[in-house]
Amino acid sequence: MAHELPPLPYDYSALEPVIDTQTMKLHHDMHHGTYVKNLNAALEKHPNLQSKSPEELLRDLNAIPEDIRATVRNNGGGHVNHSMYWKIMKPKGGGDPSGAIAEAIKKTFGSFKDFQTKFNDAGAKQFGSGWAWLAAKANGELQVLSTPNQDNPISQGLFPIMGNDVWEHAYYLKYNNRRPEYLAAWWNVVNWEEINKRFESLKSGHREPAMASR
Ligand code: MN3
Repeated sequence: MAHELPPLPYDYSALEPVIDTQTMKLHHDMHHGTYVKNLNAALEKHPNLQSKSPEELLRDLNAIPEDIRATVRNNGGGHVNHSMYWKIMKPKGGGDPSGAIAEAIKKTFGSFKDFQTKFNDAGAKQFGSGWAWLAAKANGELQVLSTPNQDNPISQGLFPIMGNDVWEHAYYLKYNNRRPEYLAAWWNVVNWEEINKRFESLKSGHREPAMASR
């Protein structure tokens, strides 16, 4: 069974003006679409891995045969990361976080504002392409980190709660080289309900968030 590009949960134009329509089209159809295509092509060489979820593949990259390891890391990562990214955004999102994640953020970082500063900073300082993350350690402790390329915190034994894409393809058409502006505006489309769902899934003992669409 091949991995599939999940449909966007809203229109290409739904996140305007924070994320422009053309960026959404290219980002979802072309970039994410290509990650899925490349992942499937790699797994054809090792059909025994085709039944694994993309998260399972990333959890132990050393277990992936060497001839496809880098491809799985980059394209499996791209698939998992973007499947999350579309879902943790929504039109008319943003505002202060609610529910359990709001409490956890306050407890760990002092305030939502301090957390935002830390998260934006991680995204702004990631050299080249990558992601900014809020992730949890196995003991439940939260941390902000960034990863290069399409690396997902799952490969470091962490549980990714939320992440923002800081590849230029995510923002360049509208924000040009002004990555911090994109990072700041992004909070206006954040979907806290979905992020709380992911956080609940962690608290109920899952080692990974709900599976990416197949
Ligand atoms: Mn991207």
